[in-house]
Amino acid sequence: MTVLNIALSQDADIFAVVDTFASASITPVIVVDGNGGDDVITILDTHAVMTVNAGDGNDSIYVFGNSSVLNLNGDDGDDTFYIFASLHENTSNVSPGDAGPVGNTIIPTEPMRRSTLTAAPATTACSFSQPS
Ligand SMILES: [Ca+2]
Ligand SMILES: [Ca+2]
Repeated sequence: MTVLNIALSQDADIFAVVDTFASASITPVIVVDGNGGDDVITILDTHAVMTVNAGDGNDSIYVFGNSSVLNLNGDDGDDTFYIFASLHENTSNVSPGDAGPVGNTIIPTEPMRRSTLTAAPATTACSFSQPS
């Protein structure tokens, strides 16, 4: 059961999660919906299972840390995922969703090995880039 649902606007939003309340629930209790627009969503830490639905638009999601399972859904658009940290095995689940003309980009760093990438739909172009 979702405890906290944050719905951003249909325009381009800049939103940061510094930390969450703590929850032992194994299903998402926090849902962030980016909705339309080219959103920039940054996550610094979590202590509850959280799902980010970036929604339509070319969204950028930055993960600097998470202490609970984090589900990242890019949804439609050319989304870019910057996974700089994932504290535990399989705690960052990336599902890029359908892409536009550019394609989705996932920029993994060393901890990305601890993350799970959901198989992209056949229509999705998905490239992996190392940060320079
Ligand atoms: Ca938005
Ligand atoms: Ca998107």
